[in-house]
Amino acid sequence: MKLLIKGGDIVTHEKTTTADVYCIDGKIEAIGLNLDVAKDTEIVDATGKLVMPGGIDPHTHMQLPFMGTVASDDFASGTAAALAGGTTTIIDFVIPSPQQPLIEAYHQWKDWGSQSQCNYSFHVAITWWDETVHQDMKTLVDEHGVNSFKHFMAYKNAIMATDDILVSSFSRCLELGAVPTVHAENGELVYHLQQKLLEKGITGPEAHPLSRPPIVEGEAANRAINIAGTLGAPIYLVHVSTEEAVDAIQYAKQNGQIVFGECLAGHLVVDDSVYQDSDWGKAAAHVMSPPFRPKKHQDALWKGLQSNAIQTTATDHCAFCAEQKAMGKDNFTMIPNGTAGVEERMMVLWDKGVNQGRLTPNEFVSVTSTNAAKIFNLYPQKGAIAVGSDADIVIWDPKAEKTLSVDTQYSKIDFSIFEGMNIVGIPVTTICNGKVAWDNGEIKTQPGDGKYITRPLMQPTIRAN
Ligand code: DUC
Ligand code: ZN
Ligand code: ZN
Repeated sequence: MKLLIKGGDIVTHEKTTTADVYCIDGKIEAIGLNLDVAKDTEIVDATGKLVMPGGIDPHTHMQLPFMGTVASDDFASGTAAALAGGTTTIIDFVIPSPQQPLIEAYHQWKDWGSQSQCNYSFHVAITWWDETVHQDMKTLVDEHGVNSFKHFMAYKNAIMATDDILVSSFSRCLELGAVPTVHAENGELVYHLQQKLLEKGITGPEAHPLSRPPIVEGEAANRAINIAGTLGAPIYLVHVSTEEAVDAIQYAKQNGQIVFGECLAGHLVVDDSVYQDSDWGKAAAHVMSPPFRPKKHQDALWKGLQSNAIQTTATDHCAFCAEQKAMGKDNFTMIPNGTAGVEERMMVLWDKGVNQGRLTPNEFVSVTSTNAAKIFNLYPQKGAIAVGSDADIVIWDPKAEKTLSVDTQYSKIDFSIFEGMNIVGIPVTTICNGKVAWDNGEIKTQPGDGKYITRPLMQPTIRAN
């Protein structure tokens, strides 16, 4: 399996150079000009294009059983969508039901993940606690290449991790050398506000953001950071969506704490006016948690990315179609939470980040792949264009245009939160494990072609920069 990417400009998180990239059997074998290559090498012409590490989306939920239904993109369709958007690796979540053994849940997800068309890996959620959970975390680390554990501070009476669980689990992560991650929203406050809104007869999607105001996230972000700080553990905040949470991260970093932040492509560009749509279906299609926010929070997220308070971009890809959203027709708390974005993330980041002068192309690479690879200990296997790295590569045409639309997406969902957005700068070819996986609108892979990626434990002092 030999492939030569010829004539492009290589953009990494550090530098931009003009060179060809020679890949053999899924790895980058050589980088340079006038390389000696075997006669049977497939040539991919990248003249006038950029050659960048394939995207890593560190936060997706394919076929997640959630709120009485199952997310509509399964691992086969969701990862095809990822490839169509230049993403070659997803990190999804094993979410055990309370009392379900972690290892059992892990095997269930691993089985589902085996249909992936791009590479996939798993965080595992800690949704309950006892001695077996403590033990199973070590088994997951030692035998299954899991180096990060997720904690939902919201979703009371379902998967919420209370403070006692956070303390036990963060301590265990520290002991093992794994990274604890949190969905930071105060679940007690969300629950309380939801009941109050329903009592007042406010039952539509417009109530969703009212039940989860920014301070609910700010409080939980500060609490998680302070618990981790007290224990001396690192902490990674998923889908940071508010100025309050960015400030909390910034403050902790200034005080020497190891804190990582992730933001979503959707939160960077969509605001909370979507919940006022007079069309119930459209408003409900935007119900996700944390919700979309007033514009000033988007500005804070962009500044967070620019100042390295936030290091990664993700999507929380969790697709639900109109008939699933309709489960909450009379009660907004029953609308399945989730939106899609794995296909659009890199294009949105390029157009609204690089084209708008907010990010350099090298910073774009940092926030779409390299930083996630570093934080979750995949670097330089992934997130790099370097000899010996995996040949997970996206070829990007900075001049080509595309209008994002539900009509042209791979994702199995009947709505796009990015509908009608015109993008300049799009992926034209995605190479995954040294093979052309998507090219000019065509998927070349099959379900099962993606590889399961194990992630070794961290060095205790690892930092993304
Ligand atoms: N938020 C969502 O919107 N969907 C899945 C899980 C989550 O935390
Ligand atoms: Zn979440
Ligand atoms: Zn999520």
